[in-house]
Amino acid sequence: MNKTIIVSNRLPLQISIENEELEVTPSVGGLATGLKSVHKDGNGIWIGWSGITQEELDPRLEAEVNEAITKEQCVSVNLTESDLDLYYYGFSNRTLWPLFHYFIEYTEYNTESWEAYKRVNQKFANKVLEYAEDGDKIWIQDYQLLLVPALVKKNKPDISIGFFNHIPFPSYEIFRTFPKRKELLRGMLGADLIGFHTYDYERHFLSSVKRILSLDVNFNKVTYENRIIKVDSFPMGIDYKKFKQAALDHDKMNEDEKSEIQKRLDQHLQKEDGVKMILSIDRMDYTKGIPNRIKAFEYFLNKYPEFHEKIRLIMLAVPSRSQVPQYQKLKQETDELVGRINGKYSTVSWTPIWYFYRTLPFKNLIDLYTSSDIALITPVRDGMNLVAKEYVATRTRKDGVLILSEMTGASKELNEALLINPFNFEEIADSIKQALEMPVPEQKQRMIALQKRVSRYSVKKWANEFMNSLHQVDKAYHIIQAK
Ligand code: ADQ
Repeated sequence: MNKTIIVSNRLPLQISIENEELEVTPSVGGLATGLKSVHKDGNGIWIGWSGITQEELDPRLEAEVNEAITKEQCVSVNLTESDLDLYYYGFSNRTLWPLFHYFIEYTEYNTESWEAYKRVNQKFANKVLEYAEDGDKIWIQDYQLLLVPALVKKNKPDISIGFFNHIPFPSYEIFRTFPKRKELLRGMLGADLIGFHTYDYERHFLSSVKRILSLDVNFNKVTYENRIIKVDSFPMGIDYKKFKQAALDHDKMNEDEKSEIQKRLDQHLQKEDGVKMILSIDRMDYTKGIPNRIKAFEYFLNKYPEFHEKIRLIMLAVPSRSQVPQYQKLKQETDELVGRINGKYSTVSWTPIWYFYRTLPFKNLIDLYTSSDIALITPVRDGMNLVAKEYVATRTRKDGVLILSEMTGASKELNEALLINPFNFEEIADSIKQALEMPVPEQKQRMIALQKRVSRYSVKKWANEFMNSLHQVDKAYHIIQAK
């Protein structure tokens, strides 16, 4: 029976070792949910890194890890600490991540991490080749594995390969600056179907293919090494039902079931002159426009003093890649900005910004989404941004306003949000005012339209549409071969 092999940097499992004991929990993240049907159908497998380096494993633990992940239909690619350092923290996060998000000045390039990236991509490809049989379909995920499609195709030309890029693809003018631009494009072109979140990323990719490799591009098809490769956009969604249901359950909670955060939020929301809550949630990443957001909020407080003591920005930043210097710098900048603004504007009864630097459990995320009047999402670049869609899904009463950066992939679908340029503080400040004063019927009108769209294009639909398209591409290939 033919199978689908999903390949991603990390397996959809959380594995921890405490006192030499192993604990394995399946991941509940969006990608894992979306791909579940594809993965668990028949004898599908998922290939990726377990999250534990070779150095952390003795033979007994390694056998236990392998046994545990096999039960979940997963296969592990072994990575050493040096692999992780150079391939993941190095080339993926210090080179490709900033390059693809238009931060050329952060893009470091060195031969050692490039060599490691090639070596580790080969490790992933070898694992795929070990398991792939004729008729199987391979779906490779994201920028850590750009070379894997070509490495697999070289050895198994008849297997159909899909690749999906979760981050933006930059414009040609940015991409052309990169020393290994040709190698990266050739790596991706090993796939038969290449997917992006938006039509713009698709266009940028095709333009680079045409101008850097001088290949024939006809509409969204590339001819390369006697193959036709299809490039298309598949905007990723969320597990809408899960977020909606969690919000409905949240509405029915009694006092005893409420979290500490919720009780604290309630105290403020129930005040006579109810403080309005503005929420932002993101990984602590320089692409998410966190300093811009805080500065725009300061601009708002300056321009509209009548809102002092009547609003609060709740900012949740999840620790991320803290080994990379730019992330440490961003954390420091954020701490200072929040401190300065709170120092300047706080009164005995009011702190304008509540700032959490931590990961919160799902239940608390729902507390925040459901208790906030406004979501303020201001990335300077973001492939999609699922937080915006999650906020929409949890608005059971259909009120609330989404303020969203036009630099996110999500903004292409979520037109009823208040769209802002994250570099224009005045526009953000005015949008906050507009959101605070927006009549409830208008909020509802916008939110209903947003919910309709976000619920229709769920993460499962995203996965199925990609797989259907890969199937079509595969069928077309076999028809051409037969001719
Ligand atoms: P990210 O950059 O991580 O994803 P995003 O799409 O917003 O960004 O997803 C973040 C996810 O983390 C959300 O599902 C959110 O609920 C969760 N999360 C946020 N804060 C949390 C917290 N404190 N505790 C627990 N969970 C939290 C990358 C790309 C995006 C693209 C996605 C999917 O950068 O552009 O949308 O992949 O393709």
